[in-house]
Amino acid sequence: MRRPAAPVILPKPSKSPPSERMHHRAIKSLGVVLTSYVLAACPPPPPSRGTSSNTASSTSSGGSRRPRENDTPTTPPPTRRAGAVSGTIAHPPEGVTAITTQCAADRAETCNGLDDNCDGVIDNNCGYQSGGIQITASWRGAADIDLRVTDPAGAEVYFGSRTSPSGAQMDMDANGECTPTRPTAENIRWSTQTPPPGEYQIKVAAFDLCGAENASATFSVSVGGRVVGAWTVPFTYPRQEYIFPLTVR
Ligand SMILES: [Ca+2]
Ligand SMILES: [Ca+2]
Repeated sequence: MRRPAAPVILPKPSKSPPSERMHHRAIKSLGVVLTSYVLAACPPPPPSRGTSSNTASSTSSGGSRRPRENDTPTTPPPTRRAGAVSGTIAHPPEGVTAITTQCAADRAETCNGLDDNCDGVIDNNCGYQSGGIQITASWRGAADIDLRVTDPAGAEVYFGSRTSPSGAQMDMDANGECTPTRPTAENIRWSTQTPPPGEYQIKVAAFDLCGAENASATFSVSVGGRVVGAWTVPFTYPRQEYIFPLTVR
């Protein structure tokens, strides 16, 4: 009953005689030994960054094949950030204080103007969204604090003009004309993962303290899925304004 199964397939080896096969097998296993020896002798693993061109050229062809295989699996993380834009705020204005509290992956996200859980999204599930750029100001109290962003093309996004041709959207506006709203936050974001590169100007301003003596906002910026920075922004009188220059590449 099992006659057909095993023996019928055997003819294939006729392409190369048994002796030759053994020869190949020996060469193969020698190659594996040599390859693993070369890999073991190789210094650090440059392949992970995908910039193996320099080092790969100095190794044999057997050594350069491996990095390529490794490069493929390491490619997905960057594509998850789709667009991979990055941002910097090199010169925050005077009077603000950088928030150095570190986020943690296992921390619960709260609506506080910070990326508590380290996923690059400021205030997950707080009623406003993130994207290639997310700019958020969050505060407590009745003060009417405004967020305004001017994009590289000169278009300003604020409560009076909530979208821009470059893809911005103001999806949270709070305490306008001293009318309390929840959450008390303003949020402007570019939903696309590829917002235009260039110089952005962000204004965090107190329009009216609405009877309070002072106010303090927590202000965060996230670009390309990474938080660029977070600051405490103090206000002691209305029409007080702080300007944060943001560079997006
Ligand atoms: Ca978050
Ligand atoms: Ca938060």
